[in-house]
Amino acid sequence: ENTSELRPTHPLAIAPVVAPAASVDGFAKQFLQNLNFDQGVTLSTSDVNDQYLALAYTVRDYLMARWFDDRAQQKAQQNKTVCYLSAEYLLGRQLDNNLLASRLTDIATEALAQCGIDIDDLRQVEIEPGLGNGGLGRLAACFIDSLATMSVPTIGYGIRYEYGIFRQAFADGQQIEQPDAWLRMGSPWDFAHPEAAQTISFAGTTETYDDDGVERTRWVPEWNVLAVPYNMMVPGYHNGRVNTLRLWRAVATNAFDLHTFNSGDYVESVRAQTFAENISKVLYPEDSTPQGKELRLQQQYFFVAASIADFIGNVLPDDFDIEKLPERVIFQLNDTHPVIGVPELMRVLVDEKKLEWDAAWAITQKCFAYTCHTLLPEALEVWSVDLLGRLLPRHLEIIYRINDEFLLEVRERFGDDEMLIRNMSIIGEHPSRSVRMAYLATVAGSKVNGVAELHSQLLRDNVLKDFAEMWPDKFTNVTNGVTPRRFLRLANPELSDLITEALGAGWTVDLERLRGLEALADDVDFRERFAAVKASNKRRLSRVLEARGEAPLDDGHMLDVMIKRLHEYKRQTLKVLHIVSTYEGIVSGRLDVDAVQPRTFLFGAKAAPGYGMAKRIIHLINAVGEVVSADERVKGKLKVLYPANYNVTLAERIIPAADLSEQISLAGKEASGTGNMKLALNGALTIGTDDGANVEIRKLVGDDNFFLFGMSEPEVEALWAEGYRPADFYQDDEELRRAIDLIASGAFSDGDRSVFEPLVSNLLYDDRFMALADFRSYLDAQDRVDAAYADQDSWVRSAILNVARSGYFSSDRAMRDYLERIWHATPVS
Ligand code: CJB
Repeated sequence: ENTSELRPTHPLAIAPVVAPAASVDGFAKQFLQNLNFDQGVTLSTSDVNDQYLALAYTVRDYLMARWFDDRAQQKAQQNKTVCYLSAEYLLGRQLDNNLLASRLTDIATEALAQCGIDIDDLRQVEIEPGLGNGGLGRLAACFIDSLATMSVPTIGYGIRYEYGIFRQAFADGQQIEQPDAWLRMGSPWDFAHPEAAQTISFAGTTETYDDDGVERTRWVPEWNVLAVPYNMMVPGYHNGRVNTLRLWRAVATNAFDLHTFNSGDYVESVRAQTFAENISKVLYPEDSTPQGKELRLQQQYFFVAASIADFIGNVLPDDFDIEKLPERVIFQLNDTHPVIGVPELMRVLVDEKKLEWDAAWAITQKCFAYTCHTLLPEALEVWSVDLLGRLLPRHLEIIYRINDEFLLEVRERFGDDEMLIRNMSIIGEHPSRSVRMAYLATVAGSKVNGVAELHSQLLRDNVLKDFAEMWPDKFTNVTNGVTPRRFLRLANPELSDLITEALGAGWTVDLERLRGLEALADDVDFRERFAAVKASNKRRLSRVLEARGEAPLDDGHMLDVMIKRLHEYKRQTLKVLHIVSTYEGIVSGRLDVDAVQPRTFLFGAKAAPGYGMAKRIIHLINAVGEVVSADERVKGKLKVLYPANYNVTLAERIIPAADLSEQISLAGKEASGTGNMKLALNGALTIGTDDGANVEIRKLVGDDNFFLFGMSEPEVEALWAEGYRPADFYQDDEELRRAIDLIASGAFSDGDRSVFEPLVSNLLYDDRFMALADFRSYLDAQDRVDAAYADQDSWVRSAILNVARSGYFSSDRAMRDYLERIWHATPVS
């Protein structure tokens, strides 16, 4: 209501806020009003961006009353709030999602049509907020969608980067990065609240002081920035709930020095502003490799400190008893990026709230839980003690004390095993002193989880073994999930309609109901309709590609997709070796052309700008693609497409069209994967290793509907132990040799052998991710794929079974697991 603190006399101000009428007329009226009064244009003078913004405002207007309710309830209620702390949210476009959630899609379409506007034209205008790199950021977006849909009070906290993940372009087949100015045309989905800004401090010193006879420590910082919150609505699907995503923007406390400006030094006069605003300027484009940059640590502390202060100071009631904090909040740490929140909460409790250390530690341990998303040792974040101590001196002291007490506990448990102490210490000594953030999170968290069964097992057995021995109950698994609203209902409307016709509408919030499709896999008529949907989705994708200036898809081709970040462990190179080998086989006459199914290989991938080898692989894919797609001898048989700037919006078009899903990481390297789930859910069959969530997908869809290949994780370990020599595999396999030789010969680089030489030698003499060792098994599996695709009836049957058996991979299920195993929170009625 409008009345909360003011004492208005106007009757309208006392009435509760209500949504506009949920009718075509009501919508049209609101839309036109917003066009006039918010955009300052008439319908006839408006352009498509005005119309898009007015449409977004209109959708917001419908959600507003519920949002007010839910925020009031959050303050008043006694339920636990899930505070999801994540440096990344890869949201994708908002318009369709919010229309769908609020049941307004048809009304809006009709209302706009009456205004002479095709809503599709407005959809195209939206720039997706790319505030994340890949799987980890997209997972956070799926989770907040599910939590809203399940009526769990949640605040997602993160950073409002001014520039999201870079826009990728190709020049001569090589990646070029361009800034992602996503805010350029306005940002209708968020609400700035400068009045709720938090002051965030950095650097300086610490000192002790006498506080009425008690010696205490305080931090005397050197500089501050303001953290200004921007709130976004997170509507639940058809349940009237609206949660909040609160993203922080950095603003200078004292932006502008008028004195300096007047003296003529314009650059210096805004130096403070530039410096402060750099903190939320740009998303770090690394994925699975932390960049030890000071600015990144500033970003991490900035958003976590603001979030903790916001929750305690603004969300909780004023008279809240801080000792009860664990009853009211769980801070979920999305990987190590927000782990600096642990010493921050300790600082707040001990220095500001003046709690005893032990009491504060007991609270802190209950308030945090940690999700690990990786197995790559090089991806485990560490901060040098020097840097951390300089930027956050009080936090370093607190970390030291946490570590001292933790190591005492280790000694009590395991005796004075100095090797063990060194291994488990939160402070690493080599090559230089550093804080191991994953260890800090493990020590502090009430729970530690991996993101797929195999991953959680490997965390317990390898990466965090000593900790798992010390606290077996702390470790758990929650297999990742994806939201069926965005990745089935919205992305694949035709399949959704077919499913709804067969099973009724409830599957969107109860994905296990897809099981009901199993029986239909044997129904000829249903199979035909399913196949027709796939064909239609391919035509739609083809139009999207053409509109981007890419080649279209050929009718009748199997669409074989590999869409994910470009990383050596994911092994795009192995995919390229398969393509080159097939190409060479056809051209040389070695292969029986009729046994090779016509295929289009489609890649989507960005490489971290500083990751040289990944960029070379991009160059190779494009180079191979150009030669293969242009070669008359394989025309109609093989085609390679690599549309630039793969993002959520493009994923939503590719996934429903895919026949084959490439999930070919070296076993033991991909923590989970979530693209694998989206593709299976949309009826693509997986060719994959026993890695990450592939293991669970295969178990569920069945071996007959999955193409397994490659070494298992224990086999990988055994081969390392025995000594891996990739060149031996090259020597022993003629097809492999021919493929590599063709690349090395310059066939894809205008005869210039030097272009891909580093890549080829890396494969032959290093091959950290054992592409050569898995090559033969991969090719054999691809032969099975070809044979299976030749029998369309049975392929479609398998595709239907993939859909029917993927219900487990809903992020709703993942959220139920988190609620039960980690958060001990419940939905509100
Ligand atoms: N992941 O996207 C990232 N970035 C990282 O820095 C570390 C891991 C990915 O997280 C996904 C969500 O849990 C996983 O599915 C994926 O395997 C992992 O690489």
